[in-house]
Amino acid sequence: MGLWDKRDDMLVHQTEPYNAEPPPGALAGHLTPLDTFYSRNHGPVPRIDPARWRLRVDGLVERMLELSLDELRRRFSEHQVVATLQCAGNRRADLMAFRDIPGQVPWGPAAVSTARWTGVRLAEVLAGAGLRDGAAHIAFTGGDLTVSTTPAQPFGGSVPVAKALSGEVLLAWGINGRPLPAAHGAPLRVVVPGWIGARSVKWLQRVTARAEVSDNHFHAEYSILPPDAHPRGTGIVLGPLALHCAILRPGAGSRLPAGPTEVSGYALAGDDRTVTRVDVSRDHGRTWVQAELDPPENPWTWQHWRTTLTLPAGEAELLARAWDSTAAVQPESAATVWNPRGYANNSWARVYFTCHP
Ligand SMILES: Nc1nc2c(c(=O)[nH]1)N[C@H]1C(S)=C(S)[C@@H](COP(=O)(O)O)O[C@H]1N2
Ligand SMILES: [Mo]
Repeated sequence: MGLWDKRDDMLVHQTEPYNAEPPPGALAGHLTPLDTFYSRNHGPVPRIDPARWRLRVDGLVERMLELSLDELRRRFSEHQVVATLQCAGNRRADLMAFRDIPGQVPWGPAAVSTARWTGVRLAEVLAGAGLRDGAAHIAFTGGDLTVSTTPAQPFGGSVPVAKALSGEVLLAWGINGRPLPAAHGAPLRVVVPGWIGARSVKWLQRVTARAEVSDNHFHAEYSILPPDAHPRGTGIVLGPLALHCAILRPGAGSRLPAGPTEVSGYALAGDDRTVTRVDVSRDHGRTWVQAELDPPENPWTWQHWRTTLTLPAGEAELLARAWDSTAAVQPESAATVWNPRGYANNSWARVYFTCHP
């Protein structure tokens, strides 16, 4: 068994650190098999001896905790949550097609996957430690050393106490009924459903209650700047995911027969919202067909959608747009959401392919 154990047709953007997404068509299922789950790393996978590993809970708490995996399992009750994890850089390639974003991974629409996570509620662990007055943010520190920072530092980030205390936020050791593999953060990772993937810190070592947001480099790195700002500036720090959707089939650049064609994809609203409607257009947005949409499992899990269109022979462009439970709709173009670090592209989905007679 290799370290990554991914399917052969993964699109590997980098090998060190390993950054890879599956072919979009492989994301059609509700839960994503482990060999298909995207993988986003800022450094090498750390070697952790599970027998010696301890989770430290510190900062603005009444009692500092140091817990082995066994102690975590014994002291707190086990919970399962189905949740989609999505990288803030998902669909960056479409932003780069509009204007280049040097030095960033050109993710397609598949830096997103869904699993059933098993672990304990962060809220219960924090209750065990007792939050002190003034604790406003919960910071997470991983056990890896990232390659893009000098000196190298562990990956980390924080969420506000209100999110940390909500029941869906887990410290997870299991994924899809199996032990969490090293590549995805074993022995323990955070899962922050509905928020950008970067807050779901892998190889968790430390949970710290703070008055301020995390001072880890990667907390502020994941932020949005206006298009004309310097790429290294301070932006609006990302938290909840933005409403978006993607077309999984037909695949971009594919060739298929003209005639009735099933068009399908996923949509994700983020935070506590759900997707309420998805429309598809084959005439550049002049007219739209409403797709059939799966009901939400919970607000943090993607919803798949599908419709059948009769397509003529020739070059085809398909568009899709999603609406959420607040009646918000996705913005039209990558040009209007372009930002210097290339995060949160939530413009309409767009694929080009060819239909032959
Ligand atoms: N310790 C650590 N945690 C991390 C990262 C990392 O590089 N190191 N990457 C983050 C980012 S940006 C994303 S999108 C998700 C990816 O999780 P996955 O590799 O399990 O898909 O993990 C997050 N947690
Ligand atoms: Mo990410």
